[in-house]
Amino acid sequence: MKLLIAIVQDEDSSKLVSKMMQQGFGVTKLATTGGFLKAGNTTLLLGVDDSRVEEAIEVVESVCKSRKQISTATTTVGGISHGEFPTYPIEVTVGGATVFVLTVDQFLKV
Ligand code: 2BA
Repeated sequence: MKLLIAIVQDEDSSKLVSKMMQQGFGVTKLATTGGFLKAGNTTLLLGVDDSRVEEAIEVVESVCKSRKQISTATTTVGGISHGEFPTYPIEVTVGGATVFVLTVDQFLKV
């Protein structure tokens, strides 16, 4: 068994959870926050049989679309950001999804 950790955009999360459930995958949804944008995103935990890992990733790919988003960055001096320095807008591409695939040693329901 593998544990898939999929970080997706909030906009895609409901549709993705529904589709995963329809296809017989177990899903746990967590409300999370990205470190860079400091904005909400959604992390899904999926315990998946080895034989279905590719299928699960294909479902994620089919639902999660990448989007451009305007964020702000703070100017830095020597790599250190200072609150008194101005911020400036930057365009970042977010999504489709960031997926980690971990090997599960044991899967227990006790
Ligand atoms: P955030 O950290 O809020 O990052 C959102 C998006 O901002 C990233 O999309 C990327 O396009 C951009 N970005 C991140 N760091 C940047 C930087 N230093 N300079 C310029 N642009 C930057 P994704 O790469 O698709 O990541 C989406 C979310 O997935 C991330 O939200 C974070 O919550 C998670 N994530 C991505 N890589 C991760 C990792 N290696 N470990 C843990 N979580 C990760």
